[in-house]
Amino acid sequence: MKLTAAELLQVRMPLVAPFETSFGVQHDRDVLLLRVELDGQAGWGECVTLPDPVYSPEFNDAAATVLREFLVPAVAGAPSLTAPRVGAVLQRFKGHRMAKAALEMAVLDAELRVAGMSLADYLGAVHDRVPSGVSVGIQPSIPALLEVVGGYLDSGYVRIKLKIKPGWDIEPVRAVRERFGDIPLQVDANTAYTLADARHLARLDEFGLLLIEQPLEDEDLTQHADLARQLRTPVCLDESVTSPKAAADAIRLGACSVVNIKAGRVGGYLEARRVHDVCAAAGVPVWCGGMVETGLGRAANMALAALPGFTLPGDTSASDRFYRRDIITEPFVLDDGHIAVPTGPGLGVEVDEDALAAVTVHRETVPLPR
Ligand code: SMG
Ligand code: MG
Repeated sequence: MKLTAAELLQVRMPLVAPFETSFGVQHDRDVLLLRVELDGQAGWGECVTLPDPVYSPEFNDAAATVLREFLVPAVAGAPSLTAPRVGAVLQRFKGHRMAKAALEMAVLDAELRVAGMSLADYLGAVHDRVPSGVSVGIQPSIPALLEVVGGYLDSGYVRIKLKIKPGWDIEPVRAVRERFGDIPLQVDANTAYTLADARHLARLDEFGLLLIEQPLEDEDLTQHADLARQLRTPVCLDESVTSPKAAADAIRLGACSVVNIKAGRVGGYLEARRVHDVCAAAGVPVWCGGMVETGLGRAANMALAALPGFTLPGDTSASDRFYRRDIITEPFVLDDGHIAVPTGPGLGVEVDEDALAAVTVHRETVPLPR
């Protein structure tokens, strides 16, 4: 097959409520989408970059530029294109994993639609539904937090993750434990601490958390290993794990005993599966992270989360966790704490063109080399 067309779309999706993490507050999700055609068959990719380089070095405008100028033209030049070839063709370009992942996702979608195979089957999924956790942003007060967490538990979410930062850590966790008892609970710091905070973070040990996610800077693998030795709470890495090799290194060093897998962060769903394989071989449990995706990225995440090594609930919440109106025709819904893995060809979801048009702020055709 050959890549015969490509479009970049910038959409702005209003969030049902502001989402605050240690690095900032989001009121809307500005998403970069990519639509390609392989011999006329459409496929959709979602780029998980944010507007600013605050979660990772990538950001939306940089991703759009590198896709337009380098990645899409390189892939368009490939004669017999398949999804596994995308990574090989793009290997000479350094970094920009989220942008590469978006392009690979779009090619996967188109290719699998032609083949009549679901992404879940292609990746090797073994479950038809996945347990759903929810990520709870930093709240203005403890009563507000308890109300929000109570609402998610009432909806059926099977695991709660609290975003933490210095000044919003021990007390919120204590309050949630006191109010809701022994629920599956974990925290995510998004790199907000340093090793000097080890004694402070050890105060979380008494709460029996499933894990603490990415307490220290992305590149601090040895420091995470030092920290892990001082905590009873298992350390999980997110931002630090940018490849299968990074996962292997982190595990070997003792920097983590759990891994959050996000396809965008590691350069695509195929690379994400390799991270899963590395972790499975080492006996390290993994779970599927989220980047506040639209229904498109969410669909692909459900397929990934259905692989056998994903033994912990992921940030795989329903569409209405973030969006009043998703851009797919059948939004993801929570059923008994689980989300159904799409079974149709490709991503297994269809774009709601009206909903998409309503949130699209820019749409451009990417010129292809002749
Ligand atoms: O999609 O449910 C979701 C969000 C999950 O907390 C979440 N993601 O570091 O794990 C993480 C954060 C990064 C998201 S910032 C947009
Ligand atoms: Mg995280």
